[in-house]
Amino acid sequence: MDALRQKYIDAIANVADESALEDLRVAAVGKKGEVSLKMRELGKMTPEERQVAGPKLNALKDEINSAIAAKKAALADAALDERLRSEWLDVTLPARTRPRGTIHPVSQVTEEVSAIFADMGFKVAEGPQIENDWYNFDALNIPPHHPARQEFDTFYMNRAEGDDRPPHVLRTHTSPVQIRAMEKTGAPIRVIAPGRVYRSDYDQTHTPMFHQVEGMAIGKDISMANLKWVLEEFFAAFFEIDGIKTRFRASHFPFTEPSAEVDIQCSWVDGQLRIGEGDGWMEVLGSGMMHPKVLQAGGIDPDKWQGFAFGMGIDRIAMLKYGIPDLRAFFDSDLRWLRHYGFGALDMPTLHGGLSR
Ligand code: 2U9
Repeated sequence: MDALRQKYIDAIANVADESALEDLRVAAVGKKGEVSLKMRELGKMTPEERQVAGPKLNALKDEINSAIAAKKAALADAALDERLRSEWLDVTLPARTRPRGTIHPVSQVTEEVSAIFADMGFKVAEGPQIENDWYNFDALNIPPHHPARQEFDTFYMNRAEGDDRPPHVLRTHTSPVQIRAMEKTGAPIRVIAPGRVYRSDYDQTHTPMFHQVEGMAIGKDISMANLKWVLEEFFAAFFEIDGIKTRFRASHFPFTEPSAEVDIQCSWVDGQLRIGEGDGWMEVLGSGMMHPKVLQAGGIDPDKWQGFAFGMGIDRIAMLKYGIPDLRAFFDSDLRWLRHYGFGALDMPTLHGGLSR
């Protein structure tokens, strides 16, 4: 029995982990363990022998069980010590910076323009980028075979062979959105329509997809004077220059009559453009009084209502405001460009907070 005791007490002392300890427990005091088998032999002994061997065996069993329990606790302590040593964290270290995206100048400027016009009572309207012929052209007083149709460099969608209906187009301007807005709410109405437009043209200053914002206000006595005030208000807020001068030049568009192109005051100093100073002019916008046929196409009676409309390129005014030199880089998805010209996600424009970064 002494040999048995020595064997297990030594083995328990030298065991390296909990599963080996469990194997030892089964081998010693498990149902078929060595100590348990010895206890079964008690039945074959004489009462005198049993009186000596019984308590000794019980004591041995208790001793082994206690040694196992103590070893188990020691192993758990050692494991915890090891984890505490290897898994420590320095909670005073600064957090890792996470890669963060930026707001594209087109998105930023669209938000700025929307905030300024919202402040003057304009709602923002949106519409489909694939339009039918009627919304994109006819409703805007550009009938089939009108020479203006050629000027738009339109992208046409496919029709099935033998289908002679006019094909759908990628909208060449956001004007169809305003026709849809007129149909939906009637007059009076004040909306702007910012969004993507498409023309098959590619060079230094043109990309096949670009962004426009158009606006219109229809009421009983809306005039060119209101147009001039709204646009001057807009330029002053957008370029953050009080009293910025504008110049209206007579022009022609199919959808407005009379029509005007609008320039803003600027100068060139050392090859650098300065908006709002000097005696030069920069064309930024087209506008006019809405053509009666266009009002009619939108379901509004031109004998009762009149309104102004205007349109400008978002990408272009973004370049002017933020000094971005190359239009084509807008759509290259170059991360260095996006980080340089992009805006922080929390730099969203509000009128009271100012529009600058
Ligand atoms: C409706 C009626 C009239 C919007 C207008 C212009 C003049 C114009 C150009 C500016 C630069 C397009 O982005 S650009 O290439 N736009 O010159 N846009 S009047 O007139 C409308 C719009 C909608 C229902």
